[in-house]
Amino acid sequence: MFDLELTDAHLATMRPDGAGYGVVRDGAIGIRDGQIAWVGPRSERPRSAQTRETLRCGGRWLLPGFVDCHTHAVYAGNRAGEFERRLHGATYADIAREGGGINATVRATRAAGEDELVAQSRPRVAALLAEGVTTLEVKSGYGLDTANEMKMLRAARQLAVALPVTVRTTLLAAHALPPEFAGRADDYIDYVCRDTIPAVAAAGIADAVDAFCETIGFTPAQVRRVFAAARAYGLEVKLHADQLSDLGGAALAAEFGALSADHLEYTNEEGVAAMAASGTAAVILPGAFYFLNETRKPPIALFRKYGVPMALATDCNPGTSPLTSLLLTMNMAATLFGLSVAECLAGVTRNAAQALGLAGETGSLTAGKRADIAIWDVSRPAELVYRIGFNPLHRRIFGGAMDDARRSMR
Ligand code: DI6
Ligand code: FE
Repeated sequence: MFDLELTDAHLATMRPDGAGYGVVRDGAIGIRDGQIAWVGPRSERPRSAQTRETLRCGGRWLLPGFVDCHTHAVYAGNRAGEFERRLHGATYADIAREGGGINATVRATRAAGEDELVAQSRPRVAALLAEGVTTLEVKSGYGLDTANEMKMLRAARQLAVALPVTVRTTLLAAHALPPEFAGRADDYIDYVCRDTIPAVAAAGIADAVDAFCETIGFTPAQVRRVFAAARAYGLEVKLHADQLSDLGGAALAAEFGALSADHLEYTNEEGVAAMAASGTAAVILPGAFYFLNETRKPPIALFRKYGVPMALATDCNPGTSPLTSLLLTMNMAATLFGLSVAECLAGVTRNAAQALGLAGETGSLTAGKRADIAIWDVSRPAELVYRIGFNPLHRRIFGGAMDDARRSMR
């Protein structure tokens, strides 16, 4: 018995064992108890199966619900004023010297109460859902003290109560040096390891720990200490690695068995090989590359050569990627980095699920996984990558429940 059956549809299952998109023409999906109970060609549908409700999809395409596996979508305020000033010649450094940049967002985020933070972040999450997202990762990193980092993580989890989406939370206390610790980065890392990580772990409000390993962030030695503490508390790790320079971040992430290393513009072959050996996914973030007008591209050919799974994400944040569209992210990955359509679609489905440690639960149309499905009004999957600024989502199904994410969630 199915609770809901989707029929008269083509499927891009994105199953790891399928070739390319794992296409099933004239397919059907049976859903029971929020999970995919059966999926396949309609001609092979079990004859004995009964169904409570049938949705005829009018020949539309069904894909797994999208997974945005790297966002900083929870924050207060925005930095449109800084963007405007930069267009008139101010540099990022000028703005930082005057207390702007990340610090401006830290001040606004510290000043906002938890409910206010949820209210300000909700439209960004709703925009992602309106393009078929059913799972989302959210990082902290604008609180930069234990209480405010915890407030951000709780706000992120509240969004999953308010909206039909799965949220995974990541502690990014090692994002920037808070003003109270100016000139004392090692003392701040001590504080993160001894105070923030234990408190967050005890509260059970983070799934993973991330750090910004960069000349303008934290050193590999400091990241190592953060990762060791995270591991001691049983938390997964991920890393902002090699975005602006090659500090060996990819290899460092791999050494700790990270779920993912993210950005990776400057990653060398040794780093890619280490990621392949440790099963660490590569998260490609074309939005930040575009918004910062960068020129150094991530080593896509090496990820292919070593079989490192590539995920794509928005990096939604107020400073370097004010982006809330995975459709546009896919177009950027294709046009800027040369990813194929199949790579783009895998990047926002099964590989993104892997980057969050959720490969067993979502990210492909497979029996036994959660019924997270997006129904698209397109004539072929490539249309989702090809168009710019057009949203053909018809409906979204989250955990077996159908909604119209395009109208109802702001
Ligand atoms: N890398 C970045 O580029 C952003 N964070 C990070 O780890 C910057 C975030 C911001 O400017 O607010
Ligand atoms: Fe980021």
